[in-house]
Amino acid sequence: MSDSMEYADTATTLDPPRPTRGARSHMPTASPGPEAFLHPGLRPERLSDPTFRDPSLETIAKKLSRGERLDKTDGLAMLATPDVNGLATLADRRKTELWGDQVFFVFNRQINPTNACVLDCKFCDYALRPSNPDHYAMSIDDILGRITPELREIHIVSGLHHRWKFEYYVDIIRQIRLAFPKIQIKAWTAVEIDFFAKISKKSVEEVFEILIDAGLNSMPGGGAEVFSERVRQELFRHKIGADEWLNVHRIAHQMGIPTNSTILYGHIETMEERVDHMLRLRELEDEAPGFLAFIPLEFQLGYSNLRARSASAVDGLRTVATSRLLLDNIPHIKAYWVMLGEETASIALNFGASDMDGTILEEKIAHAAKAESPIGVARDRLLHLIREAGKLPVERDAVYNVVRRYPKES
Ligand code: V47
Repeated sequence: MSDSMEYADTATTLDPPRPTRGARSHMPTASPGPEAFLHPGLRPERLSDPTFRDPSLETIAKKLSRGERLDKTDGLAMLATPDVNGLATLADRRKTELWGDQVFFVFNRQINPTNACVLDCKFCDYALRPSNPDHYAMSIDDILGRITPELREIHIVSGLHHRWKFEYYVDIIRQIRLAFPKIQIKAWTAVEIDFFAKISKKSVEEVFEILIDAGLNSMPGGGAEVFSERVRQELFRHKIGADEWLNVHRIAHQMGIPTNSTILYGHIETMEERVDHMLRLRELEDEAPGFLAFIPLEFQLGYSNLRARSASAVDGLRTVATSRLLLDNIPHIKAYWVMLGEETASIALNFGASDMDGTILEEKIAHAAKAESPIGVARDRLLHLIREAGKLPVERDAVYNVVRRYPKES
């Protein structure tokens, strides 16, 4: 009997219940029963491990238990699997091997010194052209006024201002360091570092030396978008491409600066491009280790008209889990609550994520693109989201030194 005939013959067992006299159970009883309605991609009867319903996940589980590296085919299978629970189990297993039930967060604040930008990326609603009179540019006092001494990390990312000199960007770091010597500064993406090298006519190494001397501790992972030349041509053709982005991070790692990495997903990229992106990051980490975390950034639709709908929560969860399993050499995967939404981010803690970023306090990039999450959250809210997921909250600093372990219950 073909699959379609099985469905046709048994469809009546799932008709909505009609009123009957007296008590009646609505549990499915008629033959052939619910096993006739399994997803066609799932064949649990052919699998030896009842954890999985998708044969490709069982193959992946076997590879992992033999210590084998996953490849592109595995990545594509994970991003497409209908067995979302099986994938979560694998990713959570790997995360638990590394970190137990700990989930990390930092008491931090984002600062975006200017939204004026000489680039014109089609996905970005935050940046404004320099000719747009609505752009803003913060003074050093504006920036210092946003910082309080209890913060552990300042995360700075900016537009590429048409008039600011490299010295101003350096001064931002230096003045924060002088005023708040204990706060760690995670600043400037590879896109900005490349821009500084160009406007100052210095090498990337010289730029880093000057920034380290001013007080830089680490680098965020933004600006990577998707390492696909096709997507770059479509969406951000004036921005640096994969080779340049990876090279800035390579140099940072070689100079001892820890960095993060990101992917912007859920716009025009293909699943293959997502997997290729992750594999290029893994390759760089093998060659020049230094990544602390990978952050899947869910594209916020904003005013861009690139897509009718955002990526689904399940797509986001599969992307988190896939990155945990493919990026076997990057210690942390972040569930970035700003873009996933707080609830999905909390669920992602059972899909391989080991970090929730932090309090953030003032997020502008996703919110310029109509993100529905709050613009910042209190420490207590993060504790709640982590505990709700059955995990143990650990407050960290910018480079993952433990600040405080919190009890399971408040
Ligand atoms: O590079 C721009 C992205 C990034 C949109 O390293 C958008 O710890 C979604 O990189 N929808 C900046 N994303 C943010 C970033 C980041 C965030 C949190 C933690 C870390 C870290 C880094 O935001 C940009 C770009 O890829 N972006 N527009 C948008 N509409």
